[in-house]
Formats: sequence, C-alpha cells, structure tokens
Amino acid sequence: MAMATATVRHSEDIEYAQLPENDRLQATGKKSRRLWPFLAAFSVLLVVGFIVVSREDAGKESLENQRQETSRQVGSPEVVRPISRGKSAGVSEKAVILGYGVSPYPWTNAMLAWQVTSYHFQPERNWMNDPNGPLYYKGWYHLFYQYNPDSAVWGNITWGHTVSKDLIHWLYLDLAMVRDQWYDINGVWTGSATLLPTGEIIMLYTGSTNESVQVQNLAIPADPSDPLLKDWVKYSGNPVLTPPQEILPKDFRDPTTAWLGSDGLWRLIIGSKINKTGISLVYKTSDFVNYKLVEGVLHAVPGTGMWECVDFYPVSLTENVGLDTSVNGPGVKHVLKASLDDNKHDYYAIGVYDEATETWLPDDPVNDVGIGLRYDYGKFYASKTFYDQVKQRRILWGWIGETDSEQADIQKGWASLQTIPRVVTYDTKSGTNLVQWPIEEVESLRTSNVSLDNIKVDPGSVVHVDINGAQLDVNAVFEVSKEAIKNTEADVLYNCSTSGGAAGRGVLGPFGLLVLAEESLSEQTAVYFYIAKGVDGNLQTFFCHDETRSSKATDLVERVYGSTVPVLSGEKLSVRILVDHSIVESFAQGGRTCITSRVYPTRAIYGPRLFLFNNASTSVTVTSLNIWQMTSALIHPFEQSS
Ligand code: DQQ
Repeated sequence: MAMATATVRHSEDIEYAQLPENDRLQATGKKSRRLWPFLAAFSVLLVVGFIVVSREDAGKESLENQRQETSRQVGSPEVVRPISRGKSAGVSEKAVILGYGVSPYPWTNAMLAWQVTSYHFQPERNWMNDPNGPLYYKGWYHLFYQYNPDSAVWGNITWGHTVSKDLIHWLYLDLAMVRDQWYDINGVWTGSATLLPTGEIIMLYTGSTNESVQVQNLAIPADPSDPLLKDWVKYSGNPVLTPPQEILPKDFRDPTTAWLGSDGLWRLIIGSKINKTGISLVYKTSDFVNYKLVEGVLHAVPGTGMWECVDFYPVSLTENVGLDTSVNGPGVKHVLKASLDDNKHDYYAIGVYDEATETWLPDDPVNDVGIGLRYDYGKFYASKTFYDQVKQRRILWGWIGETDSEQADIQKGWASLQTIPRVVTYDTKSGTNLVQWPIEEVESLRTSNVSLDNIKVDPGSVVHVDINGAQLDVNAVFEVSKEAIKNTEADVLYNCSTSGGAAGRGVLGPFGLLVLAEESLSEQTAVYFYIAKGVDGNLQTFFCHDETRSSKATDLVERVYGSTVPVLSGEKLSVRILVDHSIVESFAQGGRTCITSRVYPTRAIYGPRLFLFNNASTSVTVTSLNIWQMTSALIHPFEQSS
C-alpha cells in the first residue's frame, strides 16, 4: 500500500468550487447563497401545496427538466442547433452539433489523444452507439454494437463485434452484420440475442429497409461450433415482422431477448408509440419465424413518446442473483425499461408481469416507465441487459455518447463508449429501486492503493489527496454530524441542476470529491452529495455531478446532473467513482443512483488530481477513503492475440 497524504486547503487559500475566470459560474454560486434564507422561509409556506402537487407533477417535471438540460450549451445559452440527421432518419444519434455562435475549440492532438479510455470498451476508431445482442457462448462473452465503420458520426450502421473472457479485456472481431439486403440496406439496427434451451442462438434485429421502414429480421450463427460466432446468416424469409397497421413505419424497432411462457411459446416485446404514448408490443412465437401480435400492449405510458431499446426481465426479490429472462413465479418481479427518444434517457420501473393477460403494471404508478426512475442520471442511453449463465448475474450495458462537438469527434476519429458492465439486482433493502454495481472483474485492474480514514473536511475547504491519475477506482464514505442534521432548517426546493451545482452552499452540502482536477482547480469535475430536509424533518439526499468546470473548452455541453438517492436509517453516505480519462461513472449508496459524465479536460490532462471538498456550512468527515490506480485493459484486434 502506498503512503498516503492529504493536504488541506481552506477557503482563504482557494475558492475550490468556483473557477476564478468563470464569472458566469461565480454568479450562479453567489446568487444561490443570497437566495438561501429567502428560499428556506418561502419553502415552509409552500410545502403543504408542494407535497400535494409534486407527486402528480413528478413525471412532467422530470421530462421538462431534461428538455431544458438538453438545450443548454455552455458559452451560448441561445444556441440553435441543426436538426439531427438521425432523428430525421427515424432514430436517435449524437445530437451535439456546433450551433450558431459556438466556435470549434482548438483541440490539440495531446488533448484528443488523452480522451481515449483505458478500461472502458470502445472500438479502435469511428462511431459506436447502442450495445446489441450481448451473450455468453462457449467460453466467450460477446458484445455487438451499432457501428459506423467509415466515420466518427452516426450513419452506415452495421454490427461491430467484440469478444472477451472476462468482460474487461476485449478482442475486436470483424463486423458481424452489414447492411446488404433490401430489408436492412438503411441500417442493421438494434437487436437482442435469445439463447434457446437447446443451446441455439436466435438473433433478432431491426432493419431499416430500402424505403426506411422499420422491420424485424432474424439471423443465426453460420457455424454454431465456432465459439467466436464470427459469421452470421440472415434468414432467407426476412423480414419476420413488419409494422402492424396502427403503427407508423418508423416507429417499430429494437426487439428484446425472448422469454418462454408456461404455454411453451416464446414472447418478446418491441418498442413503439401511438401519438405521444410510448408503448411496448408483445409478440408470441414458437419458431422465431412466425409470430402472433398479442392484442393490446404489455404497457403504455402517455406523454413519453417513442420507446426505443425496450428491455424486460425478471429480478429476484429474495436472492442476490440474476435470473434467466424466462424465470417467473413467486419471489420474482419484472423490470420494464424504455429509452425515451424524446429526451434520450433510460427509464425503468419495477412491477408485476401477468402472463395470462400479457400485461405488466408498475408497483408505483407515480414512478412509471418514462416518468420515474432512471438507470443513470448522466449521459447514458439505449442500454441492454443479458443474463450471464456462468456467474448467475444480470449484466447491464449502456451507450455513453459524446458531449463534445461532432467536429471534435471527427478530429479525434472516434465517438462513444460503453459503460463498465454493471450487475443489476433488486434493492432488497429499499424495496423501491434497482442497484447497479461494476462487475467484480473490474477490480482485477486495481494497482496501487491509497487508504485513508477519518479526514475532517471543514466548511469551505478542499483536501488534496496524494494520488494522481486519469484511471482510478475511488471509494469514499462520508459522515455528517447528527447535531448538524438536527439543526438544519427545511430545504425542500433543492435540485441538482438548478441549485448552484458544486458552488452552491447549504448547511449540509454540497460535499464530495473533485476528480480530473487541475492543480489550481481551474478544471475539475465534482461528484457530490447534498442533504436537504423537509419540514416534516425527513431528510432527502441528492447525488449530483457538476461538469460545468470540467474543461476550458467552449464547444461542449456541460451539465449539472443528478437526482435523489435513498439513504436508509443507519447508513452512511457512500460513493464509488470510476475515472477513466474522458468518462466519470459514479455509483451512490451501493449503486442505487448512478451518474455518468463525459468530460474533456484541457489542462488537467497533465497530471489530473483528486480532492475532497466541502462547500457546506458544516463540516463533514470522510470516514474512509480507498482509491486504487487502475491499469489499462487489453483491448485490441483478435489477430494480435494469436
Ligand atoms: N439506435 C438504433 C435504433 C435504436 C436507436 C439505430 C437508439 O435501433 O432505436 O442506430 O439509440
């Protein structure tokens, strides 16, 4: 274990959360402090009404917040962006394009080269989006992905293919499927794998036809004895499904993994919409060639728009294991997830699946799909799970897009990452949400370690932790004094995105960590908690990322992301952060709330530093801090390994 030191700097030395050159952000911080006493008093008057309306408005509000987030661009609040090409083609893609009034930042090769990640999956070059058809087969984990082999922007969509023994080190294979048939000539879009009890693999994917109609196609491995599944055969009778009458031709995509019902028939769902209502259509099949559309829908949520990349799977209520997609019965609930094309976020809900009626209902209608819980409150979309039969776990992959300009992507020659694969389980403690946690294999990359405990972080101070690097696994536990909590006034209007970010100041927050920070803190990405108190005395803890000082570049979308995180009685606040160059992936309270940020430092790249910070007016104690430097995963073409 390396000797660790932590150096405290107080606010007289440095105003940690406020970038001196950045007047706009300073103003935000000051404003929030001036408003503080007023808001506290005002909130007491408002609270009765607030409680009544807030539950009803929760969904609307969250959609509206996200719309606002999406339209905010640093340096140019009134940017008008060109319409994205993917949207006009009927799909989503990178929407961050330089608009009027935003000039390209003069990126240097050093800055761009630094952004390449070291242990997150990304192709060697060019564009990637959704994860497709993940599965484990004959000793190999397979990941397919939406891929443009020709360019760093969305288009010419084929299936890239990579294999791994441990979900960490990856070998690139040749393209698995290209657009070469009338029924997928405009793109081999997203799909899922189903592993039959016979060991056969069924791959169903969406094709965009020569007339840009979305249809579902079947493919199977050309040689099932090949563990690498290098070649795929498209079924001669494709497409196996075309849009039903009431569905528009560009609103019918992304088939799920199928599950086996008690009648011996397979079921799968496909995302769609009718007007503004997001829906999931259910199909039954015995052979994956002939299908019957089930009357009605599995589920529908008005106002949520097109559902992309739907996912549907069981979770165990009693055991900490994943379940095969076909498992059902006592002690099991089902998760329904939809990726909302309208706001580019992945929403899930936990509920009950009724096989007899082929419907699913959420446990909590207020937190229904598309208006309630999200897998990740940062940059994260089009995710997909699969059941890992070897380790009996359900693993989640998510597409992490870019938040720089498309021009910068072309300059650097690549775009997008996949998350660290995350194990998903039902949170048996809270009973209200899922938990996501990086697969245990990621820990094999840990090298030197810094371990500290009981570090007091005074109000308005930063503590430098003596471990540098762009590749870190950070684990921190925070404690706030009971006395401080008791003396805090009601604070019901807090919101990660609108309350001053890391530069705001409250009695019990924000406090947390600054990662990928430049020595003078001119660049920093803040990962933090904020504890707010209701008039009833109940605490609500927020977990947030503030990206707004993460880079000196001006052509980025930088946001303050976040949401609440359940903290149960007796629990301390804990966070795990995976830092890997241009990605910061955080898991609060064991993964109850997750946030992913893409960041593009320009100065911090020369020795990124890590700090603890506390902008609250009361001190906090970091009861334990464990940080590992991470070595790089081996990710390269398959041929190089033989
Ligand atoms: N991406 C695919 C579609 C899917 C969208 C096309 C989600 O199948 O709906 O690249 O990002």
